Amino acid sequence: MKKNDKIYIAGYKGLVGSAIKRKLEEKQYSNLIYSDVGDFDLQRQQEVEHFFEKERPGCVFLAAAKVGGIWANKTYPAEFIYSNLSIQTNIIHAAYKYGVKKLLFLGSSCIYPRLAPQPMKEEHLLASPLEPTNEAYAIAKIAGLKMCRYYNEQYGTDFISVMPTNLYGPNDNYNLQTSHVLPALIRKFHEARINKNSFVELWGTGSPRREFLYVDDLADAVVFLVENYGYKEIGEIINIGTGEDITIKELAESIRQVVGFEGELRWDTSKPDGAPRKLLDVSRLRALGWKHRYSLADGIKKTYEAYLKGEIKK
Ligand code: GFB
Repeated sequence: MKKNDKIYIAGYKGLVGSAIKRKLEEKQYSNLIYSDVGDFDLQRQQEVEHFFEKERPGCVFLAAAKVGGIWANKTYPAEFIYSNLSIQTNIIHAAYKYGVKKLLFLGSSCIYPRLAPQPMKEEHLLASPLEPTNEAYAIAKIAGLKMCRYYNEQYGTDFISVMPTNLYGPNDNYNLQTSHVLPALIRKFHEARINKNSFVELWGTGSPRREFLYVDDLADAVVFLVENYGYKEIGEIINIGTGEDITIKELAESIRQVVGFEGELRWDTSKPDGAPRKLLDVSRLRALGWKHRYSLADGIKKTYEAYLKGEIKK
């Protein structure tokens, strides 16, 4: 990837796409093009192919996706499978058809089996059944990473697939029904403190373990990989995470302290826990020379600052 290559970021307003855009700008990539929901319909093949034919990007970061937390995934499986399959299929195929030199596809740690050995290695893919609460999303992401692999094998493309752990940071979704746990807890604790509520209600038992990566670290990792490696070195997939996890109860305690809420935590056990643990084995990424920079404590502080500055107005 050269500094003046035309680079297309699909989904540039979202958590991941906006972080990749910040990183590429910081590194002085000068020819960036973007699209997001509303610019044109990524679910429509004709519109995507028209865009590629006109723009002819040399490199693509495929960060456009329908994403959400445990409740959204469980409640809208048809939307999750349809949107993700159509968006990624259209973009990957158009990238092949219009000669894109390098494409980066973003998967998720939920592609791994529900009871995969921990920490989860790349070779655990498809070894046993998936977690039911996000099976639709996981199946779409598995189809995407396989599509990249098969295009590389049959057509000689250079499409790489990364599997990030649970991400958080600026430009996240703070809708309490559809968001992931970390932004949901920031909002719940913040509003409880402002409204002087005596308790906050959280979902599940609090015992599941999760690994969290600050999204600027994810952006740094993907740009590092695209700049230095291709499919031949990376293979089918590579994990991106910190290699450290905590319980949801411990996460809640850290966020409670940063936000300054002093009341009680109540657990609504009628809500699902999801996978008992999702910790990535990041030894392959470490061996390539990359490690995260932000601690969870620093990342939560930065995310809360961003929330206070702008997210509340949305
Ligand atoms: O982040 P989250 O929604 O998704 O939930 P997953 C993580 C854990 O936090 C679950 C608990 O055990 C939730 O029950 N939790 C506690 C809460 N309070 C809350 C709350 O107020 N809101 C939310 N959302 N959770 C997602 C997948 O799984 O992970 C996606 O559904 C994606 O497909 C993503 O892969 C990375 O970590 O369980």
